[in-house]
Amino acid sequence: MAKHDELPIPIYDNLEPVYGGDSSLEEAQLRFDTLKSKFIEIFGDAPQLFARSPGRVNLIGEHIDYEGYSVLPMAIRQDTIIAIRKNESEKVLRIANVNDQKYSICTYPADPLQELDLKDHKWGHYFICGYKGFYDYAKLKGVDVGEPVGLDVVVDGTVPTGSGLSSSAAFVCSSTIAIMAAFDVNFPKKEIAQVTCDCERHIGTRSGGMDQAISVMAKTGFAELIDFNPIRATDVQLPSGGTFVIAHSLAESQKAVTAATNYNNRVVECRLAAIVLGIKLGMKPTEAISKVTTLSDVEGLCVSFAGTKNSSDPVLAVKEYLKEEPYTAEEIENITGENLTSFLNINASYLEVIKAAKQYKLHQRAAHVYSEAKRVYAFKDVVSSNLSDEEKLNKLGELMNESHYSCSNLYECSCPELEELTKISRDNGAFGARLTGAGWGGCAVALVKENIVPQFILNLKEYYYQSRIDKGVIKKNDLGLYVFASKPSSGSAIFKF
Ligand code: NG1
Ligand code: MG
Repeated sequence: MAKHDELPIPIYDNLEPVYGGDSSLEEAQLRFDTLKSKFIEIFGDAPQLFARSPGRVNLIGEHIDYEGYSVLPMAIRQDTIIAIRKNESEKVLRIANVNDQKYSICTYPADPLQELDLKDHKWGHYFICGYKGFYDYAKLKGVDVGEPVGLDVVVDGTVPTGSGLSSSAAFVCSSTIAIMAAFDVNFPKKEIAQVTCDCERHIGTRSGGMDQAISVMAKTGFAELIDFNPIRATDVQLPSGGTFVIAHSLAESQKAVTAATNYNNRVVECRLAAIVLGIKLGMKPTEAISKVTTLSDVEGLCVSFAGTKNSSDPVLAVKEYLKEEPYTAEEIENITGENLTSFLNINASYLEVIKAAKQYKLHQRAAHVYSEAKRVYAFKDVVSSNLSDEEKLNKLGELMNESHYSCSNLYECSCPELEELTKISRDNGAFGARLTGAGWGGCAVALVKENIVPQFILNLKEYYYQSRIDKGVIKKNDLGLYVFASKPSSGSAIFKF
């Protein structure tokens, strides 16, 4: 039997398989009906089909997917649904949103080769990522999809944006899948996970593939261990008695806008750390520059070094060969013998990083990545161990806390609000709590004993949200959008009614 990540995206003729679990089927039906009416109102005809892809919460393994390391997320019930119809009469892509107050209609030419104007960021750009990805992939697979035609599209997303829950991947994946289905093609989930990961990079972030992988390949009731190169998903059954509570810090992280100083900056720092480590561990500078792209590429060398100290911990090499004080560009250039601008010329976003950066914290970033990569496997080992559920939950909580401290102190991707929220979570009985997603704002995730979840949420409300409600940051009635418990939801699906 094929593994579930080798199967094509499921096609359903009713909502039950996806929305029948603990989320309300009626609510989902209403959403689809509203989306369909909106589609008819704007485009004068019903959509051909719908595609759905969920957001996700990352349980552990932060900022390591782009370094080639496995991560462990689960899909949440919040998702993006896309209604689509081919429009042969005009070569235009019209992308509308049910929330037309916030997202006005975007139009683009029906041209898969168009470049996105990243200086003028528009919400519709994410659809174009999927659009370009679809054509690239069809070409790669030798599937003839004919001349580009117009597409009429309406989007309905419930994943809060800028929250670290991957609204972007939910949007890019549902777009790609909707277009594939509109052209009547369907590919194995793990291939779609790769395509969507590659194509979201058109937005300008040099992201790893975690979000798209889990959005496409998630299975109801399971978290997934996601491996890269090639992308694969392995089911992880979480211990019973524990629930993940997701809580928004209310600090919005605008990752696409701040990429040069936050997200892409860390990608570059990791790359530089890997190259410097490679050279210190015996590679020729030219060889390191041409061959090393991620910290996982030099892990073998680091582990060999650790072996000389009777250990297998790559962090020992980091401690030995990367100084704790930040490096200047000049110091790195002295080691590599080449200008940063010449060897990071691979893409424009790296050059933006160099322009903005004053110094590079190589020691801290590499120490985070290697230690976080280990915590992912420790997490998986605890889950499959013989410990009691209570002991498992305690250990998983500890690993989540350690992950948070590493993100906060070594990777510096937390913020005061996330510090406050995770502390309040721990003080109120969580086994552990951490920031989730890229950080710098967005959500925290806490592992909480199932039977205290309602009280836990009330406590968060009292100690974190009440003052913000009083200041008018959020409305009391909207609280459920910002703090909620989530069970592992299912991955992408196509609906044809
Ligand atoms: P968010 O910020 O949740 O979209 C981002 C990356 C992930 C991963 C995490 C950090 C994108 C699309 N996603 O997630 O690949 O690197 O940060 O672990 O940029
Ligand atoms: Mg994202």
